Amino acid sequence: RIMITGALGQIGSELTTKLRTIYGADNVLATDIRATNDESGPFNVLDVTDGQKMHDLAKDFEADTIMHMAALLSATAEEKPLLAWNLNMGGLVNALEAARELDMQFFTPSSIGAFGPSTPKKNTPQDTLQRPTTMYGVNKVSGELLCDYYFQKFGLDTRGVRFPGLISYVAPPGGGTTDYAVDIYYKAVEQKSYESFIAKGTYMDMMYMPDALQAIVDLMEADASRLEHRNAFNVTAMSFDPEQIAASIQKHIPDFNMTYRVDPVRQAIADSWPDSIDASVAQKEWGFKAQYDLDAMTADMLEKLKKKFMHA
Ligand code: VAH
Repeated sequence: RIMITGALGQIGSELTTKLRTIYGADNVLATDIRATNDESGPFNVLDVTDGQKMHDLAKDFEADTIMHMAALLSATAEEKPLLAWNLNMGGLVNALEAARELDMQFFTPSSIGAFGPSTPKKNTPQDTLQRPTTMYGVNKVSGELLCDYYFQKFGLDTRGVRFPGLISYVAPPGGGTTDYAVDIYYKAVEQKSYESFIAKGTYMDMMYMPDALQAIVDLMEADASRLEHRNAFNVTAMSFDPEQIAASIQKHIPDFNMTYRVDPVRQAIADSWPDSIDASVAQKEWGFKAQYDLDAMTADMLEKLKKKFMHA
């Protein structure tokens, strides 16, 4: 039985649906700081900075797994660094403590944001220098180390991946740097044009949400004896810059027009991250494999968003 925090977020909303499909709706307790009228399974309001309530909800639900997805993303964290530290790290410690006290398997995502300007930018290795210059990156590196500590010190079965930018059409992301690659599809369908806040030539790793969700399930179900790493597996499907995703869209919408108005805050964050990371360790230790490349993702995103706008 699984408890999810941040279940109304960009990943959490689709992870809840996928886990309910695989393990049965009644076996997945969704929680989020916001309320919802969604009736697809058990739900509770939970502020992850309330450790006692998190513990009690997991205990009452008899959860044996917790997937901690609640966090502030990179751009928001840069605007409100202290709030980000308190929420991202306070929530994580509470989730790890609940998992330790209730002996639950544990998942939380790290990010390519855990790397910094002094990290090798191309084919970034699994084990390398991590001196991030953003609060989000500091949170992610700290989180990786804390999850490793709970595994080594308490034997907690903690697992996690470093996600690239994730692209999806169900719940819009909020406050991320890679969100331009989500916004562009919405604007392409709505108005056949997009003004990018990330500059031409800025390469970042990306992945389509279905591949991200499958990676979580595959890692959590992997044979623990195969895992030499634990909480920070590099995973990625592609690396592109704004010009390349625009070109991919233009194959479907020939008159799609791309312009630029760079946001210096999010551009500085993007510039501090790798251009492309190496996911070979995840492939080796638990068979990670992404199905969608840029053109396959574009075709599916545009088709799904056109349907979404038609029914709006
Ligand atoms: C962000 N989407 O932009 C998140 C993610 C790698 C990017 O961590 O902050």
